[in-house]
Amino acid sequence: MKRSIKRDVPALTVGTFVLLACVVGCGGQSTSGAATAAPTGPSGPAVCATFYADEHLKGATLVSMGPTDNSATVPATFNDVMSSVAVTPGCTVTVYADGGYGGQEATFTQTADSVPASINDQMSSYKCACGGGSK
Ligand SMILES: [Ca+2]
Repeated sequence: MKRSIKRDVPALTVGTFVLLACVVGCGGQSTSGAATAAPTGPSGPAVCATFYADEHLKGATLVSMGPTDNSATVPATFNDVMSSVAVTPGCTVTVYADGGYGGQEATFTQTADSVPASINDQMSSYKCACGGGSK
């Protein structure tokens, strides 16, 4: 009738403690885990768009830093060479054939492996904005 309680089970004790700690700690985090998946903060992404000298996102690059970046002229080394552009999701980039936002223009809201012939190897200025606040 006399019961003996086994106390020589330290592994189980430690395991139970870890499990409880995880239930409290991990449980609290998992409930809000989905809300923290957004990669960008209120200030927007650092990169608005990346221009490439060649098609298919190859060749020399020119990076437009966001969330808003207007450039009335591009570096001489990148003038009239742009042939594709990688646009950060949520950003909009408009490119112009002439400096000062003139001439033929094209607007991109997503990555383009190639650009219209009217703007290919023509870009001399651009405007880029992210987060829907483009003006
Ligand atoms: Ca040009």
